[in-house]
Amino acid sequence: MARGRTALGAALALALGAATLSAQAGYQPTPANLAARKWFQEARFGLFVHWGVYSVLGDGEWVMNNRKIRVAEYEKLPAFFNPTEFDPAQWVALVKAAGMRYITITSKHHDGFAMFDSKVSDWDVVDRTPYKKDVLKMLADECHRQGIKLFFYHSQLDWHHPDYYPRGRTGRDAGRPESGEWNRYLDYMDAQLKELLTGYGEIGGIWFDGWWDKPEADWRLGQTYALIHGLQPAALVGSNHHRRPNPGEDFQMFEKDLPGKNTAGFNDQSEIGDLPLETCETMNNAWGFNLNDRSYKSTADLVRYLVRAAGNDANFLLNVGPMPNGKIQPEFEAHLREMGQWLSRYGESIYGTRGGPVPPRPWGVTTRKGDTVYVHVLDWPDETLALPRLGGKVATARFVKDGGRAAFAEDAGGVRVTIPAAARDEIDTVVALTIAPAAR
Ligand code: FHN
Repeated sequence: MARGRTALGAALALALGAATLSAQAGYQPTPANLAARKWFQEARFGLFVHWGVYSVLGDGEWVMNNRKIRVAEYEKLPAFFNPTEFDPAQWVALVKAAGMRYITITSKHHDGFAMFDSKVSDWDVVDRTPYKKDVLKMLADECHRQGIKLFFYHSQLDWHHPDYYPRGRTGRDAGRPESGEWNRYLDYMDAQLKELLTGYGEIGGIWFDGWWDKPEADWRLGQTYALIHGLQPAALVGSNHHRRPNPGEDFQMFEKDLPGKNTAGFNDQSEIGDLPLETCETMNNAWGFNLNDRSYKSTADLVRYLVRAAGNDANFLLNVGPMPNGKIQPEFEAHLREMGQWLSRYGESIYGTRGGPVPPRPWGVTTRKGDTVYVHVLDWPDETLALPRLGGKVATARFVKDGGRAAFAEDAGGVRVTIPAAARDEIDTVVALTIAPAAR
């Protein structure tokens, strides 16, 4: 929905302009950063992990705000967080079995609780829980061992820190004093980021969230982004601000929607930029562990989302909210393994591809790798599918399912591919077309 240009809107636009300018002006990504972006685009599928002390209550990661729990009471929660069943080797093995190439895990969510051993605060997993272990370090070591990249989701918004002041739209019932020093909070955030970028080996990137809580504030984005790129030039910076990317950001994410869509209401102001893209989605309705959420999406739906994301030239970051005992719930695990099985056959049409020559359509999408165009037929009842010309003459056509030859006809108007009922796949019928280079 287009927004009216009200006086408030104009003031906001002015403030946003200032905020944008304060991002990393003149940022030139290093060759290592550009290589990391390429890797990211080729990876196409990652695991999002929302894990924190809130999992103890089994009511999602917003429970502190939603139930108006004050800091003094919320601080009792870490004593119940004892993930004795946490096995990072199992998590990473599951990620690999699912065909995922990276993990993005919450280093700190909006409750401000650090899931790592922070030295600038004791509001962290080592100092406050009976478990006393740095779960991020354990996971980082295992990721490095098994060749999976690790990104940190870091909430800029903080419902716990007293210096997160003036308050934003949320976290107003936490019972904090009505005072605080904004720049001191930003120093604290930078100090924690420095810890994450110096103590956990090579990091894939930082996935920021929460800017939207105070869009009018000076977040010192330039300083923070420069700090990250200074410490690890290849680390990709992205921010879930639901806008066009700022200078200093290396990828752009979309929440619960494909790029350009706005069914979930987050993207009314987002505009697709020219950076690598990613979209994130939940397996039921919750990000953090929710005991009572049974609205699981089917494996077929999740695979189709991955396919549509790839056809939109975007990665798919699929979320799990592990339980307080450290286990990923069996329903999630089953879906992940099934997705991995699908990818073991159809992965060639996803990994290393870019969005294809035909823009996403209601019937499906196309992806492309070199001279091969993959046609993903998701919802087309007829035997013949008509495509526009694909930038060269089609030389061969095969069904990825079993390598069988696909019949096609081509003329000046385009290509018609025949998809007989027997060749169809319940989830996604993938036809690989090789394109001969256009005659000069
Ligand atoms: O408020 C968060 C939410 O808890 C979750 O982390 C999602 C993930 O994209 N992002 C925020 C809302 O934009």
